[in-house]
Amino acid sequence: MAAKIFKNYIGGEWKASSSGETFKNINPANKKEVVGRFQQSTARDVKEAVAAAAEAFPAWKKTPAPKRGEILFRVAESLVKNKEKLAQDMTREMGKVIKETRGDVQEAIDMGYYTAGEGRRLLGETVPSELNEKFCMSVRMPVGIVAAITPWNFPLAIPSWKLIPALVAGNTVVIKPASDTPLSVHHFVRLMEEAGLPPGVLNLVTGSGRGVGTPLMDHAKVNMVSFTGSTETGSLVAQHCAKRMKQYSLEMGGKNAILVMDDADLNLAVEGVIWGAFGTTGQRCTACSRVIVHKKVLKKFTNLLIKRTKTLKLGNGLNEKIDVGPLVNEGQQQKVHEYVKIGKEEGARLLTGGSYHRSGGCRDGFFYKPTVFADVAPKMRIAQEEIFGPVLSVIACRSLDHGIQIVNDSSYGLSSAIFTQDVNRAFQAIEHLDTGITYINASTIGAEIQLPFGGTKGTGNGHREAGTAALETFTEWKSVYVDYSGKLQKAQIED
Ligand code: UN1
Repeated sequence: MAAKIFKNYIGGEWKASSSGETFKNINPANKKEVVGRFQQSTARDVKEAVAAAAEAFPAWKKTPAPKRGEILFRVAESLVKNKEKLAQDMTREMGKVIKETRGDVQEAIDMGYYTAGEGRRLLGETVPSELNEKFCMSVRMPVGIVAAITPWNFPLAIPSWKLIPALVAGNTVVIKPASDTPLSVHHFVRLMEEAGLPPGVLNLVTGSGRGVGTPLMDHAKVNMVSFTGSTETGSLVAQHCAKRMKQYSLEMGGKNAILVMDDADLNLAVEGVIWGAFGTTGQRCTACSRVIVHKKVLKKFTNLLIKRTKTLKLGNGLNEKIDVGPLVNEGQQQKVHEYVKIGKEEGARLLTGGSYHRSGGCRDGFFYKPTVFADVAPKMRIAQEEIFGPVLSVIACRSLDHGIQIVNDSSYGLSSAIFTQDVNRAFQAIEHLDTGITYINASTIGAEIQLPFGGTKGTGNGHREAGTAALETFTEWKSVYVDYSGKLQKAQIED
């Protein structure tokens, strides 16, 4: 059966790209299965989409925010209704296991319910004036036309972090989803259309970074770029936006660590580390790729960890019994294997994994065995660079301070965690770990949408997503002074 062809969505119409070409979206658990064909779009399509977003902007901005919120609330409702189908399609295009793709859809639902309510808040401030009969307040205005460039590891959740707050705040949007996972965004956009989003308010253009991403962020009418992806690409986004004085928010890599103290519940810590390191096959920017263990419990912890790692079942994520799905594509599989070679060359000790997994029906997928290295030194490349796969480094530490120093010795600062029973140690860790997110007695993954999401150092550029923080990204402040004295009053000037 020929694969279904999916179209772009521009100005309220589903249409083919001007290139007349499409690209394949394949199932990483079985590369012979084509999930669909998507438009290989061009700068011309981008131009059309931005023009549609520009045309729709004045009316959308004028639509009362509570009304905008109502549409997004209906989107959340239809995500609930379609959750299972969305999750199954997501597993087919991205590979992560069905429990996790349900979670991904759930995160978008949470975002919808939470952020639709912003339509009735969009809180500003009122403050006293230094003059009599004068009123001071700040209100939020949309930024304008937003370009959303989204990754493949959270095919629906991350687009929801961008689209829902951007739209409720009155912006119009052009989204370019990752080429590995355009189907989930296609579904999302369709649900937006069905919920009554007016034509042009949200536009979808699929294609490559060069063919779509670059012309989109360079377009003169795009006011803001919201990007999640690699640090390498993020830095390019920053350069392009800086040249044109655009706003941009970047959400990039991580090299997240879990500290395991000598007083920790070791079984709990092992579960946390397994979930953080091998959940989503290690393909989260919050994934735990370093576990820093107090030397007093190092041996015991490592033994428990290896035993547990070996119980993980690999396979097609649509099977409920599978723990670990494939990597998203062949390039990622090769990259992970390259890092395993680097780890060995650097002198780390491979305890388990370290090879492709092809047995048990996995021959045609991009599977890689959950891998653990011991004797890792903090400066080794496997302990410094983001691998984005199921590779965990075990590092020894002498004390809490030493452990914190190792965690912070990273160019990234997204998520961190500590397992300890000692409240003093927990609070010291909260104070000194230089990351945007810190967990106590939990893994590095699983952030909830009502708090800000993002990180320090090379992880981002100071922005946060989700929570009320999202509004900072997608709105401009306007300060308003209303003088009702009937005379010209002058602030700061003494008469
Ligand atoms: C990501 O890895 O890019 O906190 C996002 C988490 C998820 C989101 C991860 N809620 O792990």
